[in-house]
Amino acid sequence: SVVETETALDRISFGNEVGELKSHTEKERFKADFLDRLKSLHGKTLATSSDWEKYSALASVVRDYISKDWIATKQHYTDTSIKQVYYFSIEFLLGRLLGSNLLNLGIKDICLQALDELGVNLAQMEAQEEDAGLGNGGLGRLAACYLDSMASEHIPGHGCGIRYRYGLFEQKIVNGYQQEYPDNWLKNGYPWEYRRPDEAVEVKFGGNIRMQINGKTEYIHENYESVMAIPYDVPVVGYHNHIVNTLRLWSAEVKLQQLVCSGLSRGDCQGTIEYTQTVQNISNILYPDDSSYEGKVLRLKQQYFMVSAGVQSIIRSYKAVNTDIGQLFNHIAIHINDTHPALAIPELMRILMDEERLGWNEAWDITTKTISYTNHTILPEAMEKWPVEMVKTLLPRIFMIINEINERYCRELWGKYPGEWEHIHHMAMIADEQVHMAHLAVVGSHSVNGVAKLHTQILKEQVMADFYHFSPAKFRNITNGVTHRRWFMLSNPSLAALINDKIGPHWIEYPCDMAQLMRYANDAGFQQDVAKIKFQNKLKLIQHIKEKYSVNVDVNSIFDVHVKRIHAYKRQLMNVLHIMDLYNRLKDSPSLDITPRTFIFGGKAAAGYFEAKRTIKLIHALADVVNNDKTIRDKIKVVFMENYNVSLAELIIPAADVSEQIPTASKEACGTGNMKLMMNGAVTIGTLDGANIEIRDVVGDENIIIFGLTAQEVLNYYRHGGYNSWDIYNSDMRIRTVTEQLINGLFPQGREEFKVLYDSLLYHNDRYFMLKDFASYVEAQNLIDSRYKDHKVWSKMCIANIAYSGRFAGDRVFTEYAMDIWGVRPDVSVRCDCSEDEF
Ligand code: B1H
Repeated sequence: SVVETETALDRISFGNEVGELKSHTEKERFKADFLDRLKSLHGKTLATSSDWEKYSALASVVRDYISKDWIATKQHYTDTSIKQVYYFSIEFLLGRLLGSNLLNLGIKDICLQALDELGVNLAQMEAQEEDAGLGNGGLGRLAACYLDSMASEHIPGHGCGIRYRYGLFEQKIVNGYQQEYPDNWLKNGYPWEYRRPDEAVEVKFGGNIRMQINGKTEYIHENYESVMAIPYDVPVVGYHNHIVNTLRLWSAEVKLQQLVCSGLSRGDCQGTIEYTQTVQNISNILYPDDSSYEGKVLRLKQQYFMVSAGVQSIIRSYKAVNTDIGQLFNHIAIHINDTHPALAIPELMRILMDEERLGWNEAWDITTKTISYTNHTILPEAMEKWPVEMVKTLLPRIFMIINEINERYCRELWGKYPGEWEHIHHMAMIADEQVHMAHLAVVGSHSVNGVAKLHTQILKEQVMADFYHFSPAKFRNITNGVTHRRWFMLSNPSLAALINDKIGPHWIEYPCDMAQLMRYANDAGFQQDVAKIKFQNKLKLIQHIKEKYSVNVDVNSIFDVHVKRIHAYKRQLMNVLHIMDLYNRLKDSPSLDITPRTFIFGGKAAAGYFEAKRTIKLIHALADVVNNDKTIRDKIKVVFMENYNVSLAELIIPAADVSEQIPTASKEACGTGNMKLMMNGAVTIGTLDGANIEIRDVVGDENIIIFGLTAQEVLNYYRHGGYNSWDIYNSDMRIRTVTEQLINGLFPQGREEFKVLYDSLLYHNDRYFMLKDFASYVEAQNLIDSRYKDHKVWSKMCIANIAYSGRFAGDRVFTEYAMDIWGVRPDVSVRCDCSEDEF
């Protein structure tokens, strides 16, 4: 079992006599607490309660244990007036919390035993919890991992986001097609949140600004629409350290006053309901687009709603204990997760100037010293640009401030680049009737970071080169990380226990210590132990697949996993083309000597993204053909896992042998699934993109399979042309066959069904170079097959991936953010000493 230290339960139930307690007493106490809660919360006994009632009672008990540490942590922060960090993100993809809270509190084993003795299955209880799916993919999950890491690293870091009434849509597959259903995650209530109406703040939209001059110019906001932002706080538990930080999620509600003023309350019931609905709409749904942006006014409303509420509440709590607003940046850091919260910059300016009565220069100095920004993408379609008219109408005062920031900045640029109109236009925040959010974010922050070395390099040298040359010191790289507590200890407990047996528990706090496992990489016994655990994890997944999809999967087949959002640049289609080619080869020579392979896909497509949705249908069509063709004798299987989300990822990832990380080089800023899969011993087949490059650097060429164009080659093609996908079609018979099969009747759906994919490859010149990379991808896949055949070789690769994954544990990342950007020193010394030089 994982490390035993003093647990929250010890202290909570028994005051200070921690050390002398026997776990027997703790367990008995836990049982009693649980049964009491079942009675008081639901009026039920163990025998009469449903699984959900048991889960909710259990969560409620755990919540109590947490709350004591939460209160103490807040008091500690106030007493020491240590600098607080606020991580602003439009998405927090939390998944389930019961398991991770138990783990972090250090009471998982006690709970497990206590429930066991009561005949209650903990895993079954955990499955009762709805995933909090308040995010699309990597960016939102990263925010959730970072909350866990900050609390575990003793960093006073809190989250600020939106409490969406509906999370990311639920994906149902009907006849191979994706259908979207509302994710009603709050339907039974959410046990981890605390509604705090007393701390509500008002957010103002629309109206006009009246200038009033009496000595100093005042800007009076009139005729606005008022919305109440109600905070719901979710405690964020650190690992075995008594730290509990806060994730504050805002919900939009009608302000009573507004109802009265609008005249709606005078009997217009219908009108009142409709008005209430429009206000609540602000926090109703999460926009389901990952890596692309839509200029919808409701989205802009969401963004301002969140940052205004967040910044106002920060300032209010700051002023409760500090008198000098000029010192704000010494006590508060605000970090913006991509540009979605970039309006925090003009909002903080507004508060400092209009409410705190500071002058422009001082307000600007404080703002830029307070705010820092992470860029997550260079995809042009994801760059947020809002129409000037929209911003002006919805946020008149904010627009004035952005305008002023822009004018002052352009003047500064003029000083440095006199006469270079084109250059300055290129860098302006407002140009061509649009507000360019990335420019606002760069200019209004003291730090800009990319999320992987290559990504940062592309930012500095290309996408943001002008800004980099103007202020080089602002830019830095901080490669993403994921929490090894959720993605390893929680989802793969047997492997975590095995590592404890082998190298002791030090790695839990210092994940880079996992590298010590390399001492056993050639040890046959250890190899077998690791393989046995993988086998068990595969059995678990097989059972799920059998129950849900009635597909029989061979546990000895290679589990080849491609799970992430469905997007052309992530090239699920290229994976499919390879499977089609393999299928053709098997048809041609049924005795072909390949290791059986199970291709596992999972992921959601944005509802309006036609090509991505057709790719999902194609995977299903292929599965129908392949899985039912007796002649290939079960050598390959294709499975699409419906409704991929955090908890499904926790089931799939520990069972993976192969990790598909195959985006067009330069397109995937970092990737984080690559890290989670590596940590669980899957071998990456990947392009030299994002963090794949850094994974290769730590595991070495022999423990990863790399193929395809480099980012530089891709960027050169984009810039200078020279690629024609028809040339490849004409010169490679395999490619001609598989592309033609998309439309020639291999799939019974007919010629039209996958025409859009065929056209993208040929008539639109294969924007993502799938045909160009095809040959080297097939070669790489063949290499996987031959490596897997030699169990010793494969085991060693698997162990190397686990051993070196510590480099990608989020905790390392946070000491970098804390020290380099926020100027916060973690309460304890830096955890991770796997500096880059070691590799
Ligand atoms: C990432 C997004 C994103 N980058 C727009 N950008 C969105 C953009 O709702 N929107 O409008 C939502 C999300 N997401 C991802 O961030 C990158 O593609 C990954 O490579 C990276 O690992 C992840 C975390 O940094």
